[in-house]
Amino acid sequence: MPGKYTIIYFPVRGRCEAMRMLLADQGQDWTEDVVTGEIWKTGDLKKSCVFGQLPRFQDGGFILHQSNAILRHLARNHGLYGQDAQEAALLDMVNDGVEDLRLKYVRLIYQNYEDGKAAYTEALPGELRPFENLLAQNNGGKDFIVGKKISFADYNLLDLLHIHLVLAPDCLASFPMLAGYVQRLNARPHLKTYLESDARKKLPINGNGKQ
Ligand code: 6SG
Repeated sequence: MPGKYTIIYFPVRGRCEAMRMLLADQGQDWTEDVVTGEIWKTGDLKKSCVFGQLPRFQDGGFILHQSNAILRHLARNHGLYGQDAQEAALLDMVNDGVEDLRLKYVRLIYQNYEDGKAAYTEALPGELRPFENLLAQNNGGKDFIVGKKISFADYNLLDLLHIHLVLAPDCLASFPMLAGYVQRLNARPHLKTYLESDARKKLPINGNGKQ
């Protein structure tokens, strides 16, 4: 059903890149409804958003806000939420861990980039170590973050790693499982095509030009 999905968001990777990678990798079409700063500043759209923020997502006539809720909705639609209740719970745990680090990253980028970057980079190995450990515990890091099938949490973790590889290009040097995981996921054919597309390459990571 082409045109089923619409992402309504600012022209950035930001909080929508994981869902875009999920959709691209799953062979889904979607529409981008791009909201510029100018449009946003009129305030009309903001008033109509449940929490006054973007992204907003449309699945046909169904409207949803909150990026992690959107990811989970897509996971249920496309069988990306684990094979059983325990895998689903572990995926929730991983996704919450991704969200915790993403919030720290967002605070750095938007509130404290110049003063905070050195300390952030120094603390980064401690933040990434848990994900390396989780991967190592799942079939020696050869599969996905949980189980034997890709999940919504993999796309969110992959985006988290992508943005940190830009912030701190050596951040995976002591994490072989994570480094291999990024290479393996990046090489998935649909995802590779998306990641190499012009539209993706010209989209900034964040809304203030910092990365
Ligand atoms: C910002 O924080 O792009 N949404 C953001 N900002 C506008 O009025 N928990 C939810 C979730 O996971 C967090 C949502 C998120 O979905 S994303 C939002 O709506 C507001 O609060 C990061 C991003 N920022 C760029 C930005 C948007 C408005 C001001 C800065 C684009 C750039 C400059 C103007 C428009 Fe701009």
